[in-house]
This record gives sequence, C-alpha cells and structure tokens, in this order.
Amino acid sequence: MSPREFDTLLEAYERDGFIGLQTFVDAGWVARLNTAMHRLIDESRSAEPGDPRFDPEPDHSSEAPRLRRINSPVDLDPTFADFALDGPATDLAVELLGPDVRFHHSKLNIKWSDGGEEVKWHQDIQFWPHTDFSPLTIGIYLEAVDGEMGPMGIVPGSHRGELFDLRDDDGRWSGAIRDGDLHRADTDAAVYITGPAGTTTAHNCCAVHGSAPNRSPRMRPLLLQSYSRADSYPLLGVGTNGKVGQSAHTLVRGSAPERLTIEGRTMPAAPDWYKGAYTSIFAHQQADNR
Ligand SMILES: O=C(O)CCC(=O)C(=O)O
Repeated sequence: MSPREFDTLLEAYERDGFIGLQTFVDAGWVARLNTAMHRLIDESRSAEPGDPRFDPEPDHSSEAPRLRRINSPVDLDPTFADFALDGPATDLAVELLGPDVRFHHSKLNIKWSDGGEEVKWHQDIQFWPHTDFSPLTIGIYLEAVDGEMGPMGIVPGSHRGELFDLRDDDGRWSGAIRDGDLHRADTDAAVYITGPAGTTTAHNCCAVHGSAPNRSPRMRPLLLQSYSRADSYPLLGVGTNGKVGQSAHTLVRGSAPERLTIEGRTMPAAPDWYKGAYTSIFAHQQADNR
C-alpha cells in the first residue's frame, strides 16, 4: 500500500472510527493462520474443562468441537505471534497510531457454524481502560464472510460519541449496551464488514460494534489483536476475558515514551517495568542496578 493510500485510510479511520480492507493480508498469511487455528481447535478436543486457552460453547465436545474463542493466540502458536507482534497487523497499527506502538492482547473469535453466538453491541474501552482513547483492535477474517455469517458491524462516528454503561439494569456487568440505551447508539447505521478471507478491520476502542449469530453452515473465524500508542497505559492490567497474555504491553514498534502526560501534566517516564527490570528503590538509588 502506498503512503498516499495509508493517508486516506488514516483519514477514514479518524472520521469513522473504523476501516475495512479487502486486500491487506495476503493468501499465504491467511493459510498459515488458518493452519495454526485448526491445530488449536484439534487440541481443544482433549482439553480439560476450564482450560484457559479455550472459551467453548456449552455443547462443545471432543467429537464435535464448538469454540466461541481461543484466548491469547499469540501465546499459543508462533504464527500468531509473528503476525501480531512483528507482521502485517503490527504494520497497520503503526499506520493508524504512529511510530511508537504497544501490543495489548489478542483473541480469536470463531463464531462456529449453525448458531455461533452473537456479540452484543458494546465498546471495548470499558473492558480494558487505558490512560487515553488510542487503543484499537485489528481483525482478520480467516475465512470468507458474508452477511449470513454474523459479520462485525460498526457504527460510523460512534467513537466520538457517548461512552455507554455496560452493566445491566440491576447494575451487574453484562459487557453490552443496555437495550434501553441502544436507541442512542444509532445501531441502525452500523456498517457490516464482509469480504474474502483476509479481509481486515480496524476499530477504535470507543466505536460501538457487535455481530449477530452465525446462521450459516460455515464458521466465521475473526482473529483480533489490540494495540495502543506507546504512551497509553492500561489502567487495570486486564485484557480479554480478564486476562492479558505474556506479550501484553510489549513495545512492538518505535520507542518507549520519555515523557508521559496525565491529566494535562507532563512528567518524565520510568522505564518499562513490564520487562521486569525493577528491583527495589534501594538498589536503584544506591546504583547497584543501574
Ligand atoms: O467477533 C465479533 O464479531 C466482535 C468481536 C468483539 O467485539 C469482541 O470480541 O470484543
């Protein structure tokens, strides 16, 4: 893609809060990612209940696996790690976020054939709040997806609108916009992204999005990976399903910020302690460990 095409893309992303691209990821990558996914689906046949790698549907079985999601695929197969941490998805994140980018988490939503579950309308930032609204998620369909398969729908411009309460009427976390609030989310205006295998989406963490059940006989695997600007810090340390993987917070491109701005005040930043270099205030101050 030429620099001018990337500029147009960025303009669309900033205006609408999302983009959809049919030709960004090539067939070689799609084939490799698919092979890795099917290996993991096979492993789910013999997985114990509660295996943290898998989020099965209630009627999942070893004879007929039905997974809703594979958690943190970057930790489960090097193909996913290559793709998300130093591959096409990383490149797109840099185009949309600028040169300094951190990885946050990944997941593979499979939406199995013949009834794979819906994802109700929601925004992502309430699940994993950060110190800014730069986080975004890049999705790749690993199979061709049409309107019957529960494609992802995103409401244009909603990233600049209301940030909704994702609790139910009794105040319990539901992860979805309340039915009574949906009229304010303008979901009738949603754009549904369909296309051949490899079709790529990117949506901002404030964009309202969701998808219907998969009513087709084909599965709808959507590989998702989330990134933020390098100077955006996750507030609660959480990722998807409450977990982040081993690669969370990795600086995938550029450099760590020298200064951080929070509530309008700028301060010199500490090193990236996520990498484990922190020992103790005494050791650092006494220069044992500089
Ligand atoms: O799988 C989808 O259609 C949407 C995914 C999503 O929004 C999520 O997992 O947070």
